Amino acid sequence: MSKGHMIILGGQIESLELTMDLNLAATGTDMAKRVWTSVRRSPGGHRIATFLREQGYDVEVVDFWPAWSRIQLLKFFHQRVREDTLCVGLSGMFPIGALNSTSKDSSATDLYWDMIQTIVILKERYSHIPFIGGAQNLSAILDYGLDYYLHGFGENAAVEMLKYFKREFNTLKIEQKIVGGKTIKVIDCNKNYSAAPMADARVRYEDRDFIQPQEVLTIELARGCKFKCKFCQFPILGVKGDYSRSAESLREEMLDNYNRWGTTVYSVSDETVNDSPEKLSKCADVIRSLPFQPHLTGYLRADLLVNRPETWQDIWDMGLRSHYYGVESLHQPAGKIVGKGINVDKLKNGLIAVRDWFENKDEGRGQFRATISLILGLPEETRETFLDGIAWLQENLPTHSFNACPLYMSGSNLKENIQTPSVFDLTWEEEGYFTEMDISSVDPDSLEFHPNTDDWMREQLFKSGRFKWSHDTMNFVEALEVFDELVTNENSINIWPDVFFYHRYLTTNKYTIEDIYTKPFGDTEDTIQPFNESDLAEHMQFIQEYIQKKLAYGETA
Ligand code: B12
Ligand code: SF4
Repeated sequence: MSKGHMIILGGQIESLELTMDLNLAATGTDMAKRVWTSVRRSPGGHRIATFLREQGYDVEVVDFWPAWSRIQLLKFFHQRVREDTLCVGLSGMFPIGALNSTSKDSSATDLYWDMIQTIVILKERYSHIPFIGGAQNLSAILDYGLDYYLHGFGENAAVEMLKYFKREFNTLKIEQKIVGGKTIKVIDCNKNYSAAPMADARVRYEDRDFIQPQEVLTIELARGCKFKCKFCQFPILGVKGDYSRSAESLREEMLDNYNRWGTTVYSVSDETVNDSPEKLSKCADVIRSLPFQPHLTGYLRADLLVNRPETWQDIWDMGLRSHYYGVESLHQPAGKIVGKGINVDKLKNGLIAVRDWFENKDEGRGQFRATISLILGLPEETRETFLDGIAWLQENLPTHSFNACPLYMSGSNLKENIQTPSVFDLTWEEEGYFTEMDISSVDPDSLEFHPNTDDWMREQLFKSGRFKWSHDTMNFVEALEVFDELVTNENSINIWPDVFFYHRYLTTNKYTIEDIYTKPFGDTEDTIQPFNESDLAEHMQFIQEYIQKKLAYGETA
């Protein structure tokens, strides 16, 4: 007998964002305008469900919910809602407002309104059940009309919330907030119900999740980051001591997932996987003891990697062979301003040494991929310094993939709307790094963007709420102009998949992880075809099969 029942809707929307994929505009396919439901499972939804089950509740996760038709969802709710259903949860990760973009085709806007309307309909039909949203940042769930909004790591708050619904003694602190003109009920999980660190951050999937062996699942090795880069908006920074999870919990999760579903590929959700050599060594010990070799993707700080070659063996052994480096800039003064001031020559030589070490087949290694991301427009950066940096990367690390995005920051008008402002957001005015540009002085006819990207660039400039910054060496318009040049240049085409998007190639069994390590993009047998319309159709088929199994399960259960 459970303490009560809950349904959690999870699902992320994906697209080929210019910011995430430099080759998009160059290839100029219709895919650039598409948005779709990701085949990735909901990391927050499954984590909360696992935790609540451990407290005695019966919680079922519905993955890929935006791809369910309304009839399918209503059928599911009809099957599953019970007398003891305490609430419906909605797990968010990224704001969905971006779907309402003029640079996407009309199906994006349709999907946006469909998602909002589906929640309205479910809420009407089940008006006696409260709907709660949870996400790291409120902006990911604000567009939905929900009864309660939880932000931050939510395990402990969720337990209090369920006790509150059961009218049991609880410590729930509900704040009324006015956001975007409406008053909402907010629970600040990080402030009032801290769930970091979380020694047992294990996710337990259930039979009714129908996990397939080839799926890329998310795994947490720690919560919080030791550093405090100035532009970073993550709420748990500057942590001291050991914030990693316990070895036993990690071992159980990986072993269980392998034995039950055959899982071997993971994406690590840590802010910085290599922040501590002790954590790496602990994880490597666990993983060396497993009866299989997992493959992990994660964010690593390149400067730490370069400065600590003694950690490389652990990183290799734990299967962390796909690295995402937020290098931000290869111009020393710019890197220094955001807290990444490693000597640039040392960094460049180090990145080459790391690649050579991981790719060394003679010494028994050879599986390695890396993606480098840069920010365009940091103070001190000029058009020339930025393009020099890109040219160096392309010439010296040709088997890495790259992405860049113009510097996005919050202006004084937006500051009060961010729950977790970065140091930059809070101090740029006082420190005098930036001034605000008067955008009305920009003549739209004077702008010459590439036809493939014109919509997108103008949207950033004139329609989005982006702060139009300016500093001594660049302004927002100039950053967009350089960005436009870059993304429409044939030389910017990424030859290898971005390390955080393996699910696009693996989930429908089109490719294997070995293919990812060995095959560049192309259109022949020994290459990987860039994600296209027919892949998208197969992804939707994968989701439909899941939905059918979910509904059939309800009929037999
Ligand atoms: C991994 C990751 C990515 C990956 C995701 C895909 C992948 N392949 O894994 C990639 C690289 C694609 C990515 C991209 C971006 N990301 Co990102 N990313 C993350 C990261 C590091 C981990 C997410 C994760 O899996 N967490 C693990 C799970 C367990 O945590 P969780 O989902 O947050 O769940 C907890 C709570 O949210 C809450 N909760 C969640 N669901 C529910 C449900 C209920 C009912 C309840 C009660 C609670 C609850 O409790 C959970 C357990 O504690 C987070 C930061 C972080 N550490 O969370 C940023 C983060 C999600 N990303 C962020 C951003 C800004 C971006 C980009 C816009 C960056 C950029 N400039 O390009 C893009 C956007 C892409 C897009 N599609 O729009 C922001 C989102 C802020 C926001 N919502 O506005 C975050 C929060 C980091 C930050 N604070 O700056 N990202
Ligand atoms: S940018 Fe990365 S390393 Fe820097 S504070 Fe944020 S999470 Fe930590």
